[in-house]
Amino acid sequence: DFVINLLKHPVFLNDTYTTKFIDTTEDLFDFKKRQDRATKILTYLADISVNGHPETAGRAMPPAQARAPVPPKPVAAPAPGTRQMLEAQGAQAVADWLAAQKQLLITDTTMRDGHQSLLATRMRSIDMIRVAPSYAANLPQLFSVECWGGATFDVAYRFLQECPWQRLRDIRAKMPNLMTQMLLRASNGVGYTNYPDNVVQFFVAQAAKSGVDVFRVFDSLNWTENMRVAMDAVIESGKICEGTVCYTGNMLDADRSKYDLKYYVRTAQELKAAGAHILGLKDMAGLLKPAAARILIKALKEEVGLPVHFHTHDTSGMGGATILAAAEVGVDVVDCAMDALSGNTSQPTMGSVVEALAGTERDTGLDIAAIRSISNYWERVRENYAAFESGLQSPASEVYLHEMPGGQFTNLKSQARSMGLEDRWHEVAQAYADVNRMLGDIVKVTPSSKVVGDMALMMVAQNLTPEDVLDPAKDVSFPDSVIDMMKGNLGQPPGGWPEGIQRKVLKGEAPITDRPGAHLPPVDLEAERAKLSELLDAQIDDEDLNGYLMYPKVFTDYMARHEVYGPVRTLPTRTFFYGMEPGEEISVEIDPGKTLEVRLLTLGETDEKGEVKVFFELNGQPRQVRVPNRK
Ligand code: BTN
Ligand code: 3PY
Ligand code: ZN
Repeated sequence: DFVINLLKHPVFLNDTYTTKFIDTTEDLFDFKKRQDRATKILTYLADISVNGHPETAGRAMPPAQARAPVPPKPVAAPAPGTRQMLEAQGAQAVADWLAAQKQLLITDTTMRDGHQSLLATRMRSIDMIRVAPSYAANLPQLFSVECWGGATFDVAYRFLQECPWQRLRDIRAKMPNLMTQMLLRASNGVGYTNYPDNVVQFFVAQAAKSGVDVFRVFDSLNWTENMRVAMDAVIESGKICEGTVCYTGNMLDADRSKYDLKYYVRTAQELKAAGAHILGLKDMAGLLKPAAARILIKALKEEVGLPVHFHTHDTSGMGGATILAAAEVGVDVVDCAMDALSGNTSQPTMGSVVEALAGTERDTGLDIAAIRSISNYWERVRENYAAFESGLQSPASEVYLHEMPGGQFTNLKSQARSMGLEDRWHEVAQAYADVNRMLGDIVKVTPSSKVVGDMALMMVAQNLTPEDVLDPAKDVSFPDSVIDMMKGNLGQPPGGWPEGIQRKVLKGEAPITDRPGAHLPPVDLEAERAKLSELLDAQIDDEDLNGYLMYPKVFTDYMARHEVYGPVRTLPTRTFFYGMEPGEEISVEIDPGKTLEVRLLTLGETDEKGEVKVFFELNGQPRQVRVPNRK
């Protein structure tokens, strides 16, 4: 290593060194730091080829004959789209245009909720960026492309070894005519807890700068009071604020009157008063039935007066019917996923909605052939993520029992699997419904849904009934997330928390009833930046600082791995998850125009130190890398 560093050193190469060079040039001894990106990538490839990827171990493999996904050719230069309207005329003009025009507009969710709901959020940036030009050229009439936020932010750092900000910038650049859209959990940012107000403001400003055009802002208890900081920050950025009410329960069930038509209209009016440009109606579990949709959306349009953007999930198999019912009563925009990543816990099928409305007065104007060819691309992409499929084989009416959000379903199922409870999944579903009832019937969406899920898993694992949990005489150790929610740290549900369970969980401690953000002092951003810069011995820009503020440990772990493995986001997905076979060759574009041709020659024997030497050819030159054998 020393010799390589020496031979590559610019001072050495320039022939300007003296005998003191080795003594005065400390970075010659800094082996890790001085490894170039190609060596880092080879280290990753060697490691995965020897040890496998921990995330895919023991899971289904992609089909042996899977072929590389090829994005459809752009048919023309991207025609001006909603993005140009936003840039030229501003957020209110887009909302006004939306309300005035007749077509049913469509948001494509494939790059966010689609894979969050079907593939545990594991889709990598490269698979999105490659097809973005086809969206821009072939589907310029889309309202927006949801491609950021929700669970994708932390999964990118945590499991995919990618920077979510870079994903956003890259997609934005390749799709210059379409609005990008993100899901923002209001004061919970893209995390699971309430952040200080200035952290939320800093995050929104950065997301707008890095490329988000439409912010769907929701609160996990529909508490509008707790949405203002995020909504104000979006409005301030000049981007579109989609103030969102979450749908839960069953609006037509007279026995469950907490969430009735009046409740939704009142909440929507609060969002309008808070400055929403568009009203989001977020049916995160897919519970809104066609008959209720007709009544609800008609009332929202008439009584609130904002354009309505409807989001649902097809978990019951009824999502498409609800979209058509919404279209009948004048919904302005609906969310769909590209066919190959639609259905079940994902969004309803875009091609089918487009076909159903073709030739009607709500014709979407989208080119069905373009949808099919982009969907064919996603079909190939999906094969590489076989390890993350949920195993769900069909739609199921059980969703009306448990009310789990589609975006949580696959995640909770894998949590259950890791606790050895997979065989008891239907008990988990029942417990989830029981917990909801014990908590007074709440909106269940990140992060409140995670709290309900934690509690349901705990009850099944410990064989506890709702009576056990509520019994004041029985000692129950509640999950931390439940304690936190009962303290008021996620905010207030309509009517407050049920007293019995709250008292039992808090053991006499007093909860807060006002905004959690009011109790959190502002973070000193520059002090945090300086601390992080010192820790990582690197310059910290605003994107990195935002990553750190949302997820301190996830971010620093990501940075530490980045130091060793380099820009692994540029690897093909199959290679990223499974490594290479001897004789296999791949191309990796680590910078625009800078491509590495990598061939794996052979894997050596494991030596006495437990290390394996892996032999490559890099751009025709032999290279060796040593990695630990962890098997
Ligand atoms: C502008 O007016 O500033 C740019 C043109 C916007 C065209 C919009 S994009 C979505 C909708 N579908 C179309 O075919 N045209 C409009
Ligand atoms: C998220 O917050 O990630 C969601 O998808 C909620 O539906
Ligand atoms: Zn969703």
